[in-house]
Amino acid sequence: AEVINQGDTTHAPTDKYKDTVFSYGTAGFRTDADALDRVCYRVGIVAAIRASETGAAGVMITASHNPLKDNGVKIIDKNGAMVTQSWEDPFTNGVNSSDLVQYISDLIAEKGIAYSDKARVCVACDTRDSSPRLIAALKAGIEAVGVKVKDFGELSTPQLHFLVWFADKENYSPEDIDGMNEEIYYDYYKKNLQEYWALISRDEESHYQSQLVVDTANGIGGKQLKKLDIFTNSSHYGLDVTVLNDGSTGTEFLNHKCGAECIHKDKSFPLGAEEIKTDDNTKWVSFDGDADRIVYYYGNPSTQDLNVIDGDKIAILLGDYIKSLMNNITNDKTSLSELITFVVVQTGYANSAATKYLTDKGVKVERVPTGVKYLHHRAEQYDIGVYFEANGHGTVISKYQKIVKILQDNDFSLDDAHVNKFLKFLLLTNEAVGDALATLLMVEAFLKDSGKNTKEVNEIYSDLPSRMLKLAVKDRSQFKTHHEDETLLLQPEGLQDRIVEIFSKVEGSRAFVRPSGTEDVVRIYAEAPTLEDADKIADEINDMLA
Ligand code: 16G
Ligand code: ZN
Repeated sequence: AEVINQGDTTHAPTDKYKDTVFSYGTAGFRTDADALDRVCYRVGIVAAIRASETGAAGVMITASHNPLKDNGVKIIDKNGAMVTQSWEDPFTNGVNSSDLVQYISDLIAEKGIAYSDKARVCVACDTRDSSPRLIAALKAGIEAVGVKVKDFGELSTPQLHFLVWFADKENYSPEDIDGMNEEIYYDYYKKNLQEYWALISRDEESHYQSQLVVDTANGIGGKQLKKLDIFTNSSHYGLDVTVLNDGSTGTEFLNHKCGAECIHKDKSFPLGAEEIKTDDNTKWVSFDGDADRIVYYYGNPSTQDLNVIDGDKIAILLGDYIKSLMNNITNDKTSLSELITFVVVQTGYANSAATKYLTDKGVKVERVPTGVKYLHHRAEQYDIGVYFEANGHGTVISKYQKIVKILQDNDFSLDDAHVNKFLKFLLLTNEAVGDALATLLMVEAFLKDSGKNTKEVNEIYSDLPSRMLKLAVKDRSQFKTHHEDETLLLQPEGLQDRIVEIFSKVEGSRAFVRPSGTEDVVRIYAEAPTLEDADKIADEINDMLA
């Protein structure tokens, strides 16, 4: 415990936030950037301990789609995924403890961890003005206990997850990690996309649309997409890419009337859309501020006629595509689909039409609570897992080495064209976490190969109309849901019955209430055969709770 640099007052709590208790939300700590110096310093200390236990960890400074004045901290484990749930408490306690030195010495004693100069904590931040200051606080915390920092500078959240994942996969030594840079990410996806693109059939009849507008919410995504340099500088993919809201005018407009959250919630085109010369054949995409979220859409910016291809539908398109690639792999003994477990993971917010589409096709669907960590962990239980939230967080993960072994054990040649194509597609995903850039590559590969346009893929099913409301409450912790997918309210007692009573009046509808994991509100979700009914149900539940 003595190693903590108690002389350093730079990052001591300011009076204003001295008594604030910070809670670990769905994806880490997030609040006013001004309040986060102490949080970052202390997260640094605990991350250094976690890294000493496992060899490496990551910490990302970002507040995703939230306003510029906010910031936040996301913590990454050695395997590149979000920190394991059993370590959320140590981070929360470390951040809030009134006797940090005692808490830390108890923690390392309890876990039997010794600080290791071989451990590395990889850090990065988004483009917010407050990020460099918070990175400094974070680093001071990590270094205070003698653990080394690998600072990647500005990255998207999924890029940092990827780099930590990559170092783990390649068994990198601490010195290897010291020598890493973000080029590894670009090289990986450039190579994999190039190889995949070469396998795609070029159909004369293709409806593939070449114009793609990418709205990057004035966040980190624009810069990074340009560095990936695949679509922006090369005509050989047949794509004509315009990056909109790329952040080059500064961070002032970060997530302001643009980005995935705004498109998904408000169903309106991003700021600046009308100034771009487009037509009905234009594909549109929006990332969020830290580029871990993506939605596709099409329509007309001047009339605001907008059709969203949301996370539910992206999951289905990618899931269907992977299944079709797998179905091509058969020999006289068996077919690959029989040998591999496959799942699509959704949350309670997945539109019922999406779930029905999948179950009608015999695809296994699982539902989990809201938050990437829950989806990811469920998907990990299968050989191939496709997981997306309706709002566009998600990815495809696979047990690549296991699948290769299954192929070999069942006499499939890895040189077979179908096998090769299937395996190469799996290399376009980000295995660590949802990644707008990687998902863009997957969806474009699918669209190019299938020769379909956005309208055609959107029309595979129609969403049931839905409405989401939020209601401010004094204490959201009084609302407790069944953990399975949070669609059943257990407390306060009696409310669930009244919710059922309300939506049962409309056949084919459903509704649920859950406490937000990120704001002091409860969210009301209603789905019905008509928007009018969905609105009515949501309003009635709102009135009942208010
Ligand atoms: C966080 C989650 C997101 C989830 C949202 C729900 C991650 C990376 N982010 O932003 O997946 O949809 O919280 O917020 O897990 P809520 O609990 O306020 O509804
Ligand atoms: Zn985000």
